[in-house]
Amino acid sequence: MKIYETKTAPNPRRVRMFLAEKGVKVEFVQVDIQKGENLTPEFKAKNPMGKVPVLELDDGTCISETVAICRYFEELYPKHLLMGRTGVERAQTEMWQRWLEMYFLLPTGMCFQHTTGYFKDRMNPVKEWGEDCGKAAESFFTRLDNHLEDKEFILGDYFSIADITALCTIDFNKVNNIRISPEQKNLKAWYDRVSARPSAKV
Ligand SMILES: N[C@@H](CCC(=O)N[C@@H](CS)C(=O)NCC(=O)O)C(=O)O
Repeated sequence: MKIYETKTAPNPRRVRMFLAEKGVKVEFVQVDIQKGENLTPEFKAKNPMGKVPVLELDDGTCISETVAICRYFEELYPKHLLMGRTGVERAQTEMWQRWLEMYFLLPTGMCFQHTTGYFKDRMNPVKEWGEDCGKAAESFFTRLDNHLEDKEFILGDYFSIADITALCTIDFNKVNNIRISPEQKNLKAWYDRVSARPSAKV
């Protein structure tokens, strides 16, 4: 099996970190998304949405969407569960994943794309919309800081894929010049804790 990905992009990093947590090694194939290698007919045959990451199994089956790829590996390697150990944890992990994707990662990506014009060959950047998205992403830093008071991880004492999504999103916000502010002490402590995990080096 192999994973088509882009080293600098946040969603592929979520998968790399998930795999590193599980101790699973997979072959990676780099796709240059800025050059549009993800928009070719060959790539779209693997993922019609033209996005990375894509997992390709040895029989040619392709799985796109970060969480779907992680789900596959969660089923394959259930020893070290990252998507919840109980029904409640699984539901809460999913709730946080959706919040993080919709209200944090998405505006983060939109801020980057609309303020920099990184993909101006394939979309029409609207600077004001990008700036609004930046404000939404920034407010999620505060939300996380409030939530993390007295908590080791997003789901309390359980490290999950939600921590991976939050860390990758915070790190990617460097491109938007949005960083953890000195008064966000809970978030900073959590960030230092999660960044220190070997899996965060990927
Ligand atoms: N919902 C998808 C999002 C995938 C996505 O947006 N990938 C970005 C990189 S992080 C991409 O391929 N962008 C290329 C483009 O939009 O042309 C997932 O979770 O995997």
